[in-house]
Amino acid sequence: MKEIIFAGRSNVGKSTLITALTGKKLRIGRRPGVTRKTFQIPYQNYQITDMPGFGFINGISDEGMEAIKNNIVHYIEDNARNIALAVMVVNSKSFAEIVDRWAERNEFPVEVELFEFLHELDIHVVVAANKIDKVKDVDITLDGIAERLGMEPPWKQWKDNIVPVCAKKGEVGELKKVIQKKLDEINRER
Ligand SMILES: Nc1nc2c(ncn2[C@@H]2O[C@H](COP(=O)(O)OP(=O)(O)OP(=O)(O)O)[C@@H](O)[C@H]2O)c(=O)[nH]1
Ligand SMILES: [Mg+2]
Repeated sequence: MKEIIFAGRSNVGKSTLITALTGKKLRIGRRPGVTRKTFQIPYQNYQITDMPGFGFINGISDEGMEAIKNNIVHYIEDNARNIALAVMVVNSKSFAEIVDRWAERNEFPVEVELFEFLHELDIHVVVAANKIDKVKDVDITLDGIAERLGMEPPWKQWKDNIVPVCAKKGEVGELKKVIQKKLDEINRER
């Protein structure tokens, strides 16, 4: 069965989003580092894979966090041919700030790295801009996210690549449509 992976930083709401899309209850938590192993959930003719989050996790050493990241990279590499689609989940409220902080230190932001890595492997990516309820100006925020991922603003040009969601309130209808459209396109390509 082909899979759809949900990947992203810890605590951005990957598991909450999968629950909103599938109705299947998953472990969700207020602190980063809740999902520790890949977990598979059936979705239509696909398998959704809930990935552990990368980045800061309280109580885990730097080596431990690096190991989690490496596991994620290896999982994606090893399964690339079976992955139909990747949903990269970001926290709308903090994404730009975190990316800019890394860039200021002349480091390559991990989320941008993941986005490019998926493209290098020819995996289609949809960015789910979650926790949109925490954002004051949705358009400015989404423009900022698009720009940092190399998509020229306005974000509305990229409606098939970046979709605002509020997983917590179950506001995921548009993402469902975009996922369906992508899967249909991918099936036609084959
Ligand atoms: N305000 C708000 N909070 C949300 C939203 N979606 C998820 N959350 C909250 O974010 C926290 C983390 O959610 P999870 O689904 O566990 O996040 P995750 O990305 O799976 O985290 P890891 O498994 O640790 O990588 C929880 O407290 C959720 O209730 C949202 O749309 N808005
Ligand atoms: Mg999780």
